[in-house]
Amino acid sequence: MSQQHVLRFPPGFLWGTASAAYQCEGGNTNNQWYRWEQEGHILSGDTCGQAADWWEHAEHDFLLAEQMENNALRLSLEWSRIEPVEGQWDSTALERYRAMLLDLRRLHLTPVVTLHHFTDPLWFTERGGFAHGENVRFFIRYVQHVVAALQDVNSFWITFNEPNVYAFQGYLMGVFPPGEKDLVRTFQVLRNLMQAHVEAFYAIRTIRPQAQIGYCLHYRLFDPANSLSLLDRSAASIQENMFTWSALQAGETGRFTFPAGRVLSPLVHAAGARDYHGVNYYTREIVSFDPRRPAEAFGRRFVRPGSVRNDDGLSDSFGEIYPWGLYRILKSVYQRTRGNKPLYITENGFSDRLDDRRPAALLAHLAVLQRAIQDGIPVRGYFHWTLVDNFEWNDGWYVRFGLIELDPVTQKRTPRRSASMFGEICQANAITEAIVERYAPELNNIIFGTTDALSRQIPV
Ligand code: IFM
Repeated sequence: MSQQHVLRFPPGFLWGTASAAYQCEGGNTNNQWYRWEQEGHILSGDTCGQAADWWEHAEHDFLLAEQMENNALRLSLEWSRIEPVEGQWDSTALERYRAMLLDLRRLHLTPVVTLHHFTDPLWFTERGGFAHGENVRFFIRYVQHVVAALQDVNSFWITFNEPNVYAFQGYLMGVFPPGEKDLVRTFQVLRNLMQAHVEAFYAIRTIRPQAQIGYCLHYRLFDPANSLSLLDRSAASIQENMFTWSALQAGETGRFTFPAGRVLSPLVHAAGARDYHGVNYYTREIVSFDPRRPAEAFGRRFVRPGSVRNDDGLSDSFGEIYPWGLYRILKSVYQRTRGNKPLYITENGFSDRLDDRRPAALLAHLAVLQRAIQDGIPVRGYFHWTLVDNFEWNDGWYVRFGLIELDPVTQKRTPRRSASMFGEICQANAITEAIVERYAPELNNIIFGTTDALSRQIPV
């Protein structure tokens, strides 16, 4: 095989999968998502139940990750287990997490721990959650407690997963708890989450100066349906700014982009409060001007006709599979932050129950990622969403993101083809021609071609 037919990743690159406590552990009945479920909001009618049984047996799946040649694994801690009642700590919950983290280390999987991934303890919800700025102190107290207890077994922390999704889905779209539809409140919540990140950053820094601390945003592109139309362009750009860029800008400068920046007070001490940028990337939206939608900046969103798509959810579409979008996002994050910190892909994945698009989609995204690294964007790791199928929030078990198929009733695991492909890439720390030939030969010319085929539409 000739040398140019290998796309190499940098030495020490982190390869892993990402997951979240509520989606995997099972038996979490003390947070607002459980209540949301009980109220009948899960569109599939499913319950999370035992989930992927991680509270009892996460170690079985950690072993599968190790066998998949991963060298890292991202999971989250469930605040409502650790502090089930305001101010009361459950040391057995922390011991269970310690055992999980020790097991990961034993398997040479670097743990990456998210402190908040969408769920809040019920007592915190009763107090109004993150809609009230004064409640941030409760989150900081939890962070201090956890980090003090686990700092010897973990040093890579993600304070918040996708604060923009938490705020927009819960307070504007009304599809996550608490089911509100209020633009002003959405931005107040987002502001409070970003402020909570800043304060958590300094709290962790004080306890463990050498820790890696950051947050991850859900980065989504909004492209105009007609790039020659000023109306389409402005609707798309306002939506992209609101959802994707305003939180990043606030994290960098303390100030939200216009129009939110006009009404929200700036964050305090934001500048410099992260060691890396966590990038979750899934898809893009196409936007056309629609005068009937003032609440959505006069933009109607849809999936690009004719595109290769993820399996749709019940509430929403998971959208187009658009590999080049990852490059565009990475470049934009890098430029907007003036290349001040390394980046990690903290999530990227596909809802594809039959696994008939995932192998090519994953290969194409990783080839694009390698191109970004070649072009000087310092990406240090990739975490695929997700290891085993898990409970997909308001879509329940209806959509499947796992490299490994899970039957939630029997708990039987069946690795998908993508799992073995991902394992081969992790082991090689490269995309080789043999891998492409084995899993998606139709991409060979695009991935290894001399033309700029990657940036065009990849027919995954
Ligand atoms: O399952 C979610 C995850 O919890 C957050 N990011 C997107 C994933 C897929 O929708």
